[in-house]
Amino acid sequence: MSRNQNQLRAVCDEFFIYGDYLVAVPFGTGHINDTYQVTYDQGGIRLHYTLQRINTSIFKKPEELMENFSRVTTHMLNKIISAKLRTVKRTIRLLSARNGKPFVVDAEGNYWRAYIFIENARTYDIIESEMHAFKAARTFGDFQNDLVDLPGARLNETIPDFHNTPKRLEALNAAVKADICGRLKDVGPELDFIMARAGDCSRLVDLCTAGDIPERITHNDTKLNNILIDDVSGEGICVIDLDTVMPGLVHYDFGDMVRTGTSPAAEDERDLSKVTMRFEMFEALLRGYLASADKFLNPCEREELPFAGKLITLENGIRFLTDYLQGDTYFKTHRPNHNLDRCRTQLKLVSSIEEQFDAMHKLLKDIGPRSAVKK
Ligand code: ADP
Ligand code: GN1
Ligand code: MG
Repeated sequence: MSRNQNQLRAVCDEFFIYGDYLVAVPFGTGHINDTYQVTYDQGGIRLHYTLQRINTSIFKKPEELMENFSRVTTHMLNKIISAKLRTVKRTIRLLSARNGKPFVVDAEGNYWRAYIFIENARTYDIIESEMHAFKAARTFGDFQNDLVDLPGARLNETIPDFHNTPKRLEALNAAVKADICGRLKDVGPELDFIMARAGDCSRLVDLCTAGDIPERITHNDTKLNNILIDDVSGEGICVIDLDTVMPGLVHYDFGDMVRTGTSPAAEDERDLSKVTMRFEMFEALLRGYLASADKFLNPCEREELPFAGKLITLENGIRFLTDYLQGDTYFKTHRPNHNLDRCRTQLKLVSSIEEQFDAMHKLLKDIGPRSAVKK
């Protein structure tokens, strides 16, 4: 639903923001929340804020989600303060609302939050250089590392079984069986491709159950456009989109970096000949991630990093196909067959990863433990 300026201004009025509201404009290319950049006039100076409506049909317990959000951002801020001037890193900073909470609930029951807009930085849907990939991956590794000592109880699971790939496959099978939109007839090759890889789906959850890889706090949505890259230095300065920060496996994060950082084509590209895993980008992501994460990864976690790229890409293919069959109710879509197009790019990327799998493992071996830092 699109909202007019009066509605958006009324929401903003519920937050402690000094100055006069000027305008709010839709912002970014995320598939889940409604995001706006809001401009205020503060005594002649224009300042920006980010305003977001949380998607509560996806995040069913927004107050638990915001509890995680506050704990994580406070912890990140404390890390930044204790590093004094030795870091360029930033964190999302939530604004307080007049109700004393970091969010507002409007008359229709929508949950809104606002934070300081980080200037002179931007997100990229497609990675432009190896250095960009290296720095972004290192920043996500630092993020995991920073959360190793998060105090307090286990974080809330904002979406249960979010990366439980066998359950994602079950959901696809249920959507196939129901075929509520009559779209099953269009997806034969995609289904065959996925079902031929059904055996891969439980690999990581099984290793976790066996105790070979530990649960950690992970971001779980490390799409490369969920990191703000500084315009001048090219450093990954701020990890954003913290709704899914919760207990998880490091592979969910590294896998999604491979999924979103290695292909030169958009996630919804229709010309599949453009979709491929660029090995040099994989190498940059692996080196960047290990530059930070080798401090804490165990050997089994490390060994499974190439597989993570394949699995999380397959998992997204499964999710896009499920949503297509169910009538496009989860991901925002902007054209007919959008989710099917997205599914196809994911499956093409899986094939490309499979073709290079041996080389990916060889690279991991060649890098050797704890020597990955590339200047
Ligand atoms: P979604 O869950 O829908 O992907 P995000 O939290 O990723 O929502 O926000 C959408 C977009 O808004 C981001 O890709 C980014 O471009 C922009 N954005 C979000 N937070 C900030 C911020 N604090 N400063 C600057 N831009 C931001
Ligand atoms: C969604 O919120 P956004 O656009 O960064 C989704 C991810 C998918 C991604 C696919 C909460 O991410 O899990 O991998 O789209 N987020 C949620 O592009 O489902
Ligand atoms: Mg996002």
